[in-house]
Amino acid sequence: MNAAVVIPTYNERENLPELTSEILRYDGYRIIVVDDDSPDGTGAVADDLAAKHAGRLSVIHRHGARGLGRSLVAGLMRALTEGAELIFQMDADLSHDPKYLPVMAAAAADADLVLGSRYLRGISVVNWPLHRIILSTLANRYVRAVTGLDETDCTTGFRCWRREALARLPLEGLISDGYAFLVEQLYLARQLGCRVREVPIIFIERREGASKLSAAVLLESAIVPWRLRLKR
Ligand SMILES: Nc1nc2c(ncn2[C@@H]2O[C@H](COP(=O)(O)OP(=O)(O)OP(=O)(O)O)[C@@H](O)[C@H]2O)c(=O)[nH]1
Ligand SMILES: [Mg+2]
Repeated sequence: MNAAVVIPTYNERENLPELTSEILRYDGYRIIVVDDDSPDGTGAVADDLAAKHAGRLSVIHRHGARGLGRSLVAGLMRALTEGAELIFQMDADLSHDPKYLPVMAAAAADADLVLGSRYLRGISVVNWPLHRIILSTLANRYVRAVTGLDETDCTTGFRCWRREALARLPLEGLISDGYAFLVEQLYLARQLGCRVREVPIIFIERREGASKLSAAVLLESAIVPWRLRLKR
């Protein structure tokens, strides 16, 4: 197994040590943290972890305007450069359980992109208030209706790529930066003919730290599906 797990972070100092130690229990997995100059000092926490797990955990420190999309691009490109065969992306807030890493890796045996899906078997989210469930479910319906995608969870941040598929994506050219980035990434993958598979996950809402969901990010998520559709 030659896998890299890309983890974008913004103010996740309480979550990162636990998450990374759980991931590193699996042989053949290494971690690339992409920190956006978090005010809470996540970058320094990540550097300490990199020193402790030399060779298995590295950190990209970004400065200037922050963004989930740009951070993922930086981490995914580093993973490709380092020669990883399977490349994961997951959230830092313990919402994505590392126990699914081997499950998703196995599913990637006959898929180019594996999605860890919250909606494959009903709704598998724990500790979300009703309004979050409604928002996320409606967002997924909206994305599917506008773009024509047919995956049940088009906005999941838990993904596993086969190297060859990821290398074909024009990562630098993606237009969106918030959660819409995830939709655009999936859309491009489908356009390129990637075989996409979903595996069910149980998503657990963060216990520590704060959400970064903002009005600007929501607005972008509403517009990007239309831009993708009109570009087609
Ligand atoms: N590098 C970087 N990471 C980010 C940025 N915004 C969010 N993230 C990370 O992206 C992941 C998902 O963000 P969350 O804030 O958990 O978003 P969410 O899961 O929709 O919201 P919650 O309900 O709070 O969990 C987390 O690991 C964040 O730390 C950013 O601007 N830059
Ligand atoms: Mg989260």
